[in-house]
Amino acid sequence: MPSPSQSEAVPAAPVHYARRGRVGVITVDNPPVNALGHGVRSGLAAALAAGLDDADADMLLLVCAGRGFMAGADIREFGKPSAPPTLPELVARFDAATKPVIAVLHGSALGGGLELALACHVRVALTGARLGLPEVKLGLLPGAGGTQRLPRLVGAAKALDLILSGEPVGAEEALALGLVDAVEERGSPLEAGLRAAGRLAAENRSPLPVSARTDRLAETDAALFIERRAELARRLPHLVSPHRIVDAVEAAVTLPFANGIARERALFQDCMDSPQRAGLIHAFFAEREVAKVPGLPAGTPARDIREAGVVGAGTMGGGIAMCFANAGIPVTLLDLSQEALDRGIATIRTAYEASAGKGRLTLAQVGERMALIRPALSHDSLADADLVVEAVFESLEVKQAVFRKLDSVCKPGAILATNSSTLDVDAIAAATGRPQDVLGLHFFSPATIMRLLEVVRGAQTSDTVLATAMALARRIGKVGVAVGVCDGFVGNRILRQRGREAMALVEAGASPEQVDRVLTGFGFPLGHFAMTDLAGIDVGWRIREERRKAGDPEAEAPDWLDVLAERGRYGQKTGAGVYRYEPGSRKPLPDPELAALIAADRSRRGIAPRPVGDDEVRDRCLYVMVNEAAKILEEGIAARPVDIDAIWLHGYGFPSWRGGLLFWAEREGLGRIAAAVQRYQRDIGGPQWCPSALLLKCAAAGRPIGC
Ligand code: T1G
Repeated sequence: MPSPSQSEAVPAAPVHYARRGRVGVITVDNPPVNALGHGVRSGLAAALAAGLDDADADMLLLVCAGRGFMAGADIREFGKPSAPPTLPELVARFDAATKPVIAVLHGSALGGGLELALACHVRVALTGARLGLPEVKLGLLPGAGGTQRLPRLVGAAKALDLILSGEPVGAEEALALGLVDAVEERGSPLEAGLRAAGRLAAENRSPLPVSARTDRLAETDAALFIERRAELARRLPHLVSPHRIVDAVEAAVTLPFANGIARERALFQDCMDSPQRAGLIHAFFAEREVAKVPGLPAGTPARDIREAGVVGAGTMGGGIAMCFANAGIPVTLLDLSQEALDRGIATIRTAYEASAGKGRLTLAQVGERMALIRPALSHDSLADADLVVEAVFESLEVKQAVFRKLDSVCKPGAILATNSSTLDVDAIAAATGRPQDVLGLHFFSPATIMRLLEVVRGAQTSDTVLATAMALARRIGKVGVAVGVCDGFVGNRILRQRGREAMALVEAGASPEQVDRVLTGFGFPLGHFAMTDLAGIDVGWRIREERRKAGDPEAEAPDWLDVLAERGRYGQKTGAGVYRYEPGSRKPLPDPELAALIAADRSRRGIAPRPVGDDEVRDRCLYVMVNEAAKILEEGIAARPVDIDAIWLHGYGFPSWRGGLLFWAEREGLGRIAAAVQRYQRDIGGPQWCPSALLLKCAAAGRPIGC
């Protein structure tokens, strides 16, 4: 291997070159995902040079060790000065290679990794490979030639689909699209690569580099980019990178290759400089960081969950049972009435058939999933379950009774979990003789869609049970976040304070539409009141009624929202709530009746409405959440800011391009927030504006929250 130049004299990362017959083999081995960090890039540059200089090698293979091909640039290097060779420089060298280079793609081949493969002359995918350009999910665009080479292979329209969605395609689909030249079903990447090299040698041809191909560009419909821009302006008005992606792919069609590459570079830098990139990358790592629970020793043994159970065949119970079945875990769904059970099972079947109707499942898969869900009327059917989730009516007495029963029928070592969204997990655990095996598993509605799972650790929950629950969350495709016990845990506790503030703003003079418009303008998919209509006004009303009956001093006095519930206006499910809904539509429509109800509520309280500005709405709704989040950290209910960020990102629609609630708060300025919280405490009052000591301390010290 020739000596690398001075500026590239870094220790070659796990990239090595060897020859097999007349084929030079470049192997990348950089676990866990062969990210293209500086070490790998330098190693690849050196190995390519070695292969091109190797007189006994007619062609080169690029393969990776481990569970997949390269998963892209090393995201941890972003924002730091990029040491040479940069990825675009490395890609250009592969493109200019004087010998055919065959890339063999197995597992995940993503981002810069796929872009490097696009610069090779031949691509072979192994069955099971997933190929994609997910940069848009990080607020970026493919910045190593992907926006210029992919359209040359699959056409501009398909390239836009792939790059704007960021979703990967499988090997077969990649072959059909022309993204790869062959699919291999057997053998290792090296074996598959050597077979492909043999075929290429036999064909005795020199494949054209992708950069030189234009045939697929000629078919581009001129209206394509106009349509996509219009659609993006409607669907993703806040985001920067999707719009830059359309510009880049358009450049591939309208400019010579080298100019297109230069244009891509400039657009990539725009995205890199956008704060959205930092937010989305924070969200990417937050999702992974929360899986490592502080204080839970790595390697804590987890119990095997071979069989599960769910108590309560209602909306949540049915959805939770589907989560288990979707992960291939047999589950017993228990309800006490045949009628409720039949209704629950029918709802599940309808949901699966709807997925099949959309081509997301085959009918055979529907059958397999239904076969994994066993309806039952007797608790005895849960005797062999390794884990049982209770999802019955939100009442402490009712849940304690269920847990007493489960304690008597479930085998020793079975984990008993409650899906309560607010109640005291310790009080529920106290109803059993095995509190160490009890915890909360708080799913979000709809359970098959919402990725968040609040894993609520009780005072006596054992490490093993917590480790088992965190592993289970990953297995059923959830983002599990460990939290402590308090009223509403983390997500609902913060939501309750935002709800309080939203109601106070309406009382003062704002309208629900204004509050919702400001929150959707901030980036939430739904405003506070539209979200209340989706979740059901009755859900919050029953909890408030329970609190009022229990004489809870924090219980809110009845208000216009309670009047709506008393009138049976529960929201989307009854066609009217805060908003009206046309039959079959989820579009919230203002209801003049509501303004009258609110006006009556104000005059009953002797309140004269005043003009409320959008900035006040924004600040009060967001700052009250930050203040509550800081209190939650103070109390240790959440261990780190990243836990709270992940909860609001995956459970409450916090805009991911803002990174998360506390990530955003840092950028907003803790000093500004702390000052406002103290001002609101003076001017508005209420427990929600009692300042968090941690917030005040960090603001005063100019330190990030939680540090
Ligand atoms: N860079 C750095 N670290 C990465 C990484 C990456 N690209 N991908 C994963 N990791 C870490 C991750 O944080 C975790 O670390 C460990 O690897 C395992 O990941 C110029 C600009 C590949 C499908 O967006 O989608 O190329 O928590 O838990 O579930 O155009 O990781 O163990 O310490 O997710 O099996 C584009 C991102 C980059 C792919 C595997 N690429 N990665 O999933 O494991 S931008 C991506 C993934 C780019 C160029 C541009 C997934 C995966 P830790 P994991 P997994």
